[in-house]
Parts: sequence; structure tokens; C-alpha cells
Amino acid sequence: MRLVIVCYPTYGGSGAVAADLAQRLADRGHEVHVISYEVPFRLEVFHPNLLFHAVTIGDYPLFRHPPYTLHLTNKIIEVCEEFGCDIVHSHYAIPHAVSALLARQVLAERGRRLRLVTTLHGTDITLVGREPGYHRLTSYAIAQQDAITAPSRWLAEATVRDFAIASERIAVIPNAVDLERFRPLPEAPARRWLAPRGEAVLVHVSNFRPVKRVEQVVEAFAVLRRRLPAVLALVGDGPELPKAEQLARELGVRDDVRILGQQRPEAILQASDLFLLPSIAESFGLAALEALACGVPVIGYAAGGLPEVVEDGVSGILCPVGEPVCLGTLAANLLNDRPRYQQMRAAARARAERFAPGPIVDRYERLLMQLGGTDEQRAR
Ligand code: GMT
Repeated sequence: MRLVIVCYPTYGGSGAVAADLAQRLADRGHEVHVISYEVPFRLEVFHPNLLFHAVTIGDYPLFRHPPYTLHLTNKIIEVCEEFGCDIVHSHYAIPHAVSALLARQVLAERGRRLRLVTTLHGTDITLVGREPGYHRLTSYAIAQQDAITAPSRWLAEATVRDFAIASERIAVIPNAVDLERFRPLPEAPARRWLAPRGEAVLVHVSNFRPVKRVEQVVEAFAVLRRRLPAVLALVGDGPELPKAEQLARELGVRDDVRILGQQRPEAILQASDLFLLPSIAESFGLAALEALACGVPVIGYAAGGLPEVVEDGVSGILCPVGEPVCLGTLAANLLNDRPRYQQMRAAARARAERFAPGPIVDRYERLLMQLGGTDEQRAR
């Protein structure tokens, strides 16, 4: 296959999933062209069979907001024509699915037939996609795709409900985790640095947007901190981080919070005891899956697609939504019960092994191959 993958490059699940899939399809011999405005944070640029194409944005003074969607569309057309690609796989519907649709129309006029796939990731449906300013066009663009995927049944159902897409049109393909990169590491070097006095290490990894409810990470940590010596590692960066820091000060736990910025999450996860993820709704929770793969149980809310990843009471604990006291209390109880905690660590890794990349990439590959090629090839 020769295909284009369009994604966001920024620190976040959709870019990570897209970059990982691009590399694994390239490893299987497919020619993959990744398009974004920067190199996605998890993409190795010099990967065999994989090329990265940057969308360059003009700065004509008439435009207060440069029209990224048009630049992206033009880039998709250019790459498909130059390299003979006939499939565009968009990650995150807005605006990628719209650009891909427009590119398909333009290329049809020039005698090239494009097939389109969109993987919905979460807020493209649950927050942004529902906004009146986007809703009609997003609905239309999703409906026009040749195939649609979502990482959880929960997100597929939300799309059926809010975007009137027939449920049989959405394939649920979960996120995968690299089980080599994300694995338990006893005596992880970061532990002594984070917790020199042997404190418990709690961790949260995200892009610190409002949907992550980072203030509840801090509230839960403050509850737990009253029960046992502990530190909280915050990995990543984003608009809510200053608020989290301020709240830590107000709750008297700032000295126990390590603000680490963006870095390779596995080094910190391997040094951690529990992962906190109190999001309003994760469509899946790739960060939680990466924690499980490192043997770190997840403490979060029974909301969104998280219960499809974390089994309550087995590989983590899921509290009722919006109850940080429950998160902190149950996390402290768990850490104080060593046999139960050790059992949960083993269950966390075992759970993550159900999301090994091989079979998940097989599913994407099959779906893409069924769409691509000539009508005659597909009929065989
Ligand atoms: O929808 C988003 O917020 C964007 C996306 C990202 O780029 O961070 O995150 C989503 O996609 C991930 C990969 O499929 C999922 O694991 C995350 O749960 C999901 N985030 C949300 O639904 C909030």
C-alpha cells in the first residue's frame, strides 16, 4: 500500500497512535507518508519506507487566521499525486477529515480515486466536534469517509448518538502499547531522584488540558499525603499546569510535587507506584495503558472508555466521577495493603499485554488494504 497518515504532532494520544501505526505499517513494507505541521513527537524521522511532509503555512497579511485546513488539503493532494497514494488515514476528525474529503474531490477531477479512513480519538467527538461552530461540517465529513474507527465502544456509541453515524460503520480498534518500551523496571533510576526518602511515587502524565481535571489529581494527592509519605510527579505540559501548581501550594503539598515537563514517560512510570487519571472522560486513556504496561495500577473515574482499559479492583481502581477524596483514600488504602498492591501490579502488566501492537496493527492493516488498490484487487 501507499498511504498518507494525517495527524497532530503535539504531545497527546492521537499523535502517538498515528506515529506508532505509521512506523509499524512501514516496517511491514508499506510506503507511508505522514503529513502534519511539525514532526510528530513520537516519530522517528529516518524510518525506512516512511516519509514526513510538513504543511507550511503562509503568512499573507490579509489573513488574521491562516487557513491551515486549505494548506493541509493542498499538501494531501500534492503528496498523493507525487507518490501515487490512494488512501488517506486521518487521525482526529477536525480538520483532517474535512481536508481529506476536499482532496478526494479535487483528485477525482484529475483521475485519481482516493479512499478515506478517519480514526476518531476523543475530543474531536466529545468536545470540539459537538460545538455548533464545527458540528454540521464534522458530521458530514465523518459520514463521507469510507471507513471510521474509534478506540473504544464508548466513543463509538457517542459518535452514533451525537453525529447520527450508523453503528455498523464504526470499527472499534483499541490503542496499542509498545510492551518493550513500556515495561516494569525494578530499581528504576528515577525513583531515588524523585523520592530520596523512600516515599511512594504517584504520577500523572498528560497535556494538562481542562478535560484532564488536573486539579483533582492534586486534591487526591493531598488526601493521600495525609496518610503516608508520598511525592507526585507531573509529566507533560499544558494550560492547566499553573493552576495545579497553585492548588498544590494552597493545599500545603507543593514541596512534594515534582513538575517534570515533557519527557519520555516510561522513565518516570517505571519509578512510580500509582498513576492518577481523573479525566472528565477519556475515550480510551493511552497514558493509562502505558502505565499498566509498566506495572503501575491506575486510579481514575469510571467514566468514558477508561473502564474498557482498566478493570476496577483488578488492574486499578475506578471511583465515581468527580470524587477526588475517593481517589486519594482508596489509593492510600491500596498502598498500605502490600499483598493486594503487588497483586494489582502483576494484573496491570497482564492487562496491558492484551493490547500488544501486533494484532491491533493487523486490524488497521486489513481495514486499509480492503479499501486500497484497484477495484479488481479488492474483489479478489
Ligand atoms: O481527543 C483528544 O483529546 C485528543 C487525543 C490527543 O491527541 O491527546 O487524545 C485522545 O486520543 C487518545 C488516543 O486514541 C486516547 O487514548 C485518549 O483517551 C483521548 N483523549 C480524550 O478522550 C480526552
